[in-house]
Amino acid sequence: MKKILFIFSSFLITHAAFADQPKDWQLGFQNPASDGMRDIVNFHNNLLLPIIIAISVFVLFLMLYACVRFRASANPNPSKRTHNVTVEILWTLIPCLILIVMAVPSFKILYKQDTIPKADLTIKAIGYQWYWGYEYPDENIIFDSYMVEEKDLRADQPRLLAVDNEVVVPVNKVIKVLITANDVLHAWALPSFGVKRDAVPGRVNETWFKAEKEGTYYGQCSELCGIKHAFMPITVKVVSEEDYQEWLSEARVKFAKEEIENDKLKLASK
Ligand SMILES: [Cu+2]
Repeated sequence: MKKILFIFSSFLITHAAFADQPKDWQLGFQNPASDGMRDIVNFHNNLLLPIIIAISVFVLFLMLYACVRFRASANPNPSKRTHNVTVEILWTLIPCLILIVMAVPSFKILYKQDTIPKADLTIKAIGYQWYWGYEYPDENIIFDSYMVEEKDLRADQPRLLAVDNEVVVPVNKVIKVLITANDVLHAWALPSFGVKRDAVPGRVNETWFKAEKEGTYYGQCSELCGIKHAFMPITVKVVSEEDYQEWLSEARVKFAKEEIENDKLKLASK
């Protein structure tokens, strides 16, 4: 009975997670699943969008007004004026003020993203042409993550987004992600967590997220990196602490980077 309940609940969870991937004809952002993404969505919806709409409506009104009021038949002798100091000061100052109003919360969000809290778990994402490789440096785990081909998709897997080996992380924990690449530029991006960082060969970038909801989250490489750029998706599975520990004990064996034998590290044949 417990097992049936578990299967049923995991079925529900997988389906709830469907909200966290791109949908057909979607407008706007994916649902935020971290504090950082919530900040970004609020900033966009509550500040940027009203400003953008107000400016567009104002400019549209000015254009229509000028078209009607100064049309040739109503205004046969056009003004020859070339300067107006008051108007020039206003149309310089007002946009400056608007930019400052936008910049202050924007910098706040940027700094918050840039300050990594004490990490509970560190993972390393390495971009390859054309798949992602992952390491859990503290757990001796390493694996590659390839896109699932369309013919091999399970019913619950979205096309072009599902991978064979997902990144698994515990819910409500600070996850630090080290990002690099092995060949060309890639970018590790996960919209629901508000995370996007370039993967640069020879350099390690870092970012972090704290997922607030269990589920499966999808992202894609976001730097044009070659012919199969569109086919190197990112899948992160957020699970409970117990499920994570369970995955960890399996992964330590399945994806062991180095074999531990007689207390000595030995390179495992992969
Ligand atoms: Cu790429």
